[in-house]
Amino acid sequence: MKTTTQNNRGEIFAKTIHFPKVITKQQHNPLNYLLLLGMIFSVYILSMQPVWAHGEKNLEPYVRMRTIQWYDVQWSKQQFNVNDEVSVTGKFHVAEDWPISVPKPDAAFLNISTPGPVLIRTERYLNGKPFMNSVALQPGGDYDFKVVLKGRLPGRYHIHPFFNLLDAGQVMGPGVWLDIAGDAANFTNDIQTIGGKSINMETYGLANGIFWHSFWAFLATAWLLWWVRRPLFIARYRMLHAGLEEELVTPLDRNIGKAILVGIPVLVLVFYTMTVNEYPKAIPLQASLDQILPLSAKVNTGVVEVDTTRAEYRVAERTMTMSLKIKNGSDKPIQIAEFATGGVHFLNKAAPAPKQNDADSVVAAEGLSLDNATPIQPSEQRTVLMTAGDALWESEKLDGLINDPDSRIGGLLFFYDTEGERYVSSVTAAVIPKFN
Ligand SMILES: [Cu+2]
Repeated sequence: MKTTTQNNRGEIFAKTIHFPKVITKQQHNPLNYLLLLGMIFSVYILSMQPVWAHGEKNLEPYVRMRTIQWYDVQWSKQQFNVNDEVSVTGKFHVAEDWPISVPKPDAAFLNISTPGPVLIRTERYLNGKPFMNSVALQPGGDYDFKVVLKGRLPGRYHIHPFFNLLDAGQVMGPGVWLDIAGDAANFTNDIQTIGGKSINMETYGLANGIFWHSFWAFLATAWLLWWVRRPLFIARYRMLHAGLEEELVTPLDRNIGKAILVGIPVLVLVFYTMTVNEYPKAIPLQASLDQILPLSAKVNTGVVEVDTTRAEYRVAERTMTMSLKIKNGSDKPIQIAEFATGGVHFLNKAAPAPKQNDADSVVAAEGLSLDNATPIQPSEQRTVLMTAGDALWESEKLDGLINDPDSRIGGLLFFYDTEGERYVSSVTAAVIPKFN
């Protein structure tokens, strides 16, 4: 096309503009693509094997040890049917020594990790209060949680409670295997709306949702295609460079643009009015931050004061040795029964806990030993050398701590007195690795 035109600087141009029919010439052999596809597919088939873990050990040890410290996690049952309710309860301590590189837990969401929608969550509580949104957690605080779930798809699944921390990612709690029996077709999820109508949540609003998504997707695609069908970047860039930007947009383009500018807001207003008329009583999706304070001292944290003066990890022996200055602030003799860190529980065989705390947890049954096994008397202050040793340091990938730029350990110490009362203390220290 030969045109004479004036650019925006007032210069007269005579220019041949090429709108090439075919912008890129097909020079590739389709066989190459087939070969590549075949290769990708074979690698995929060869690498397919049953997956038994899902990355819970991949998180840096300092994140697993020093952010959310889970304990007492229990499931009401691990074998149940579709439609049966199951609840998971437990506690967690938010570490005082929160890692500097992990954003503070100002918005945290308690969730359940599942392979797809195999369960539905029906209720959730933090410190006995129902909560729907994210919550701000206070470092140093202890919290008590309960989540009620309902079986949806039959199968055998590894399920964890976990926290989604804003800007930090996920911190997994202990996982268990759940066996859901029955028939997926029998699953029901009926609820009553605030208007008293009973609806099936599995199908409610599905057609409406599909319609609206398709409607806007159609409009957006049509508008995109309207522009994409013309020569794109290079040809337009050259026209722009030649000062022909006026010719890039036709009067029809402008008219359609005007129609969209007026039409879409009017459409939205009309549809909005229709919706409000059909559902006059509706509450918006809640997006606030729930404020729930930590449990008070009644969970017996802080009664026993523990100060870690030194921590050493012996790589060859896979043992962590910690020098603990313990002050018994309770009125009965106490003993250390357990040290828990990053989901691993080291138990003191000489002073067993009255009951097993966590369901299906990762346990080193004889992993904990002390240099002085006699109970610590009320108001006594003693320095104890505690050794937590087991191959679990390696198999749970907690020994990666010594390669981290943040080689600090954190964990929970569980003490029991002569009456079976439990005291929990959070300990933390910089770790010195010993390679021989
Ligand atoms: Cu798992």
